[in-house]
Amino acid sequence: MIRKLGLGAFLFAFVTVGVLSPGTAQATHTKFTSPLIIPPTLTGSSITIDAVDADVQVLSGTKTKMWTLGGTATPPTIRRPTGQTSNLTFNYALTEIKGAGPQGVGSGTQTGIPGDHSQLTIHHHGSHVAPKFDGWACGFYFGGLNATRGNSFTYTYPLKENDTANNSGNERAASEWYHNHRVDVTGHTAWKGLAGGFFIIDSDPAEATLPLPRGNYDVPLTIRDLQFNSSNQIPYTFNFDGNTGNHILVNGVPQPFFNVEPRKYRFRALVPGNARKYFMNLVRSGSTTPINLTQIASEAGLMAAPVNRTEIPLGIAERVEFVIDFAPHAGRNLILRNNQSSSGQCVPGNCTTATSEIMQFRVGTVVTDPSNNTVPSTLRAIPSPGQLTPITERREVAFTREGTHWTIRVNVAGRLGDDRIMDCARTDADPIVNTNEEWTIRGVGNWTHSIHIHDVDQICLSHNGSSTGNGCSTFNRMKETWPVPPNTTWVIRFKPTDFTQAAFDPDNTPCNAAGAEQPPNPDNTGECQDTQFADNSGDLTTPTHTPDRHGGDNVTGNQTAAEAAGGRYMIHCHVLEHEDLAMMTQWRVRSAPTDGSVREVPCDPPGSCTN
Ligand SMILES: [Cu+2]
Repeated sequence: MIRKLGLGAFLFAFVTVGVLSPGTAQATHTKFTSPLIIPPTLTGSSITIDAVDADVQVLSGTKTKMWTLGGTATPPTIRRPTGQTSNLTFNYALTEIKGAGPQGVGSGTQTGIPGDHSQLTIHHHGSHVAPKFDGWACGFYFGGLNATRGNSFTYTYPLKENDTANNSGNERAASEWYHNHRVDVTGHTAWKGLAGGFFIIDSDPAEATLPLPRGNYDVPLTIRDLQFNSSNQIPYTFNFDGNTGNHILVNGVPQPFFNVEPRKYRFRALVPGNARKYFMNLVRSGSTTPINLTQIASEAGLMAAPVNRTEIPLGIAERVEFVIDFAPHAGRNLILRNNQSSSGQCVPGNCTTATSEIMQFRVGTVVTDPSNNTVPSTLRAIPSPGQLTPITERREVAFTREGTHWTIRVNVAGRLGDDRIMDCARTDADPIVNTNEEWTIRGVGNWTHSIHIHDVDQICLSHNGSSTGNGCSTFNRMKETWPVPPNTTWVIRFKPTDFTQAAFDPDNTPCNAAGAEQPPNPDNTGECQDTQFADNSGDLTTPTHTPDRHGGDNVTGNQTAAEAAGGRYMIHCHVLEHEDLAMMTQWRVRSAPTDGSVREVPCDPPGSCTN
């Protein structure tokens, strides 16, 4: 069943301003009076985190009821060495989420895709992960009203990935993160707290020799906004344009202060949601003169070289790492601001003076450890787009809006697609494993999006027609979440690879349609199980597609393991309310055809798709 929208819907062309609950009494706090909290750091190869309701002290007075990963407003930071298998188990102990109505999500939907919306699926954002463990939006759920899939789920991350500038076999050190990705309710559940933990790939030899700040001088900053009512609670009412709030939190603390030494610090910044985009800049208290933020990393880890910036935009799900040198400011206070007005943008609204300042740095006068206090002029090699050739397929993915839905249109090989909304039973692109793809990401209309492609990092070829300067700038060369303000076009290249195959198919044995392993090495240890697809009835127990062990489909006969390596990943806007209604679709890594068959092109003519 294909759900699509007509092409003729009127396109609204204005910047919308969303304000939650006008007239509601607001809780308040005094800025720069609470110290920054550093979330707990977990480092083991097998980590367990409980998904629990928690009463969290955010504002003074009454605690705030949140749905948490680990019991705190910002989930734990996980640091794992690259290339070393990491198991992350989530135990489900949430209760309020199961309720119907505005507080719970048990029966709530946005796209109309039914099912138990209080189930969870946790996406490891930024890592190269097998589909089964990627936090697939349409399945592999756990917990929920009836817990039919069990009350816990263990995700296995190999932390392995190659690219043309990194042949170590190990994923680049990078600041990644994790969040619930259940279709329809990502916005609601992230708002309540099921989003935001840093997952830092670490101990990368390519980075270990660099004298960058580390230890206590390497600090995660999870920046978000929330709207509190007069009881210090955060009820969620879906806002089509994106939910924003009037309190800026850093690591769960409203506009905190942070005591720093007069030396360099490395900060890792993330915006987990829901909809506000930030324009970070740094000033001394009482001054408007910008101080350099030295950006060193994007979502893919270290950039080729550091770049000094007086303003760093940061959209939903993007990550930037920057170094601040506090040495010239000993004994002073600095403020990290959200430069919302000078940029002429308040995205997507609800901007007040309370959202124009993020946090304060109180610079001391004593340095306790002067080591690793340098930003090298060369950081790490990044693949060039010219290395990603030949191109097997070019596609255009256009993001727009039709009436009351945010939509995606995929055009391929000269054929125009339709504007479509999320459908768990459909894929809109089918790259062949280990071949190069070139995708044009196009924002149509006067809205700001933040576009995330799962699976592997992507390389910038051009930005609004330019490949240099303000086109593919140093800080935009290698990413997986792309800022798409009005009328933006990116051309990017990437190569879906199957490194996950070896990690999850150690005996290299194909599956059959019944979900059992076939010769030569059947051990039936479960690699072929638990792979059914959901269609639009949600988390089905009966497969509607021939399964394979990796969430791929169309596996037939005695396909080799490489042929079966395919699987489904998401592409979507990470403005969470855009994603939920319903700017998301699936693409599939497809096996290389070995029988000379013509590769299928999705949905041509439109409406013909059966999968
Ligand atoms: Cu969007």
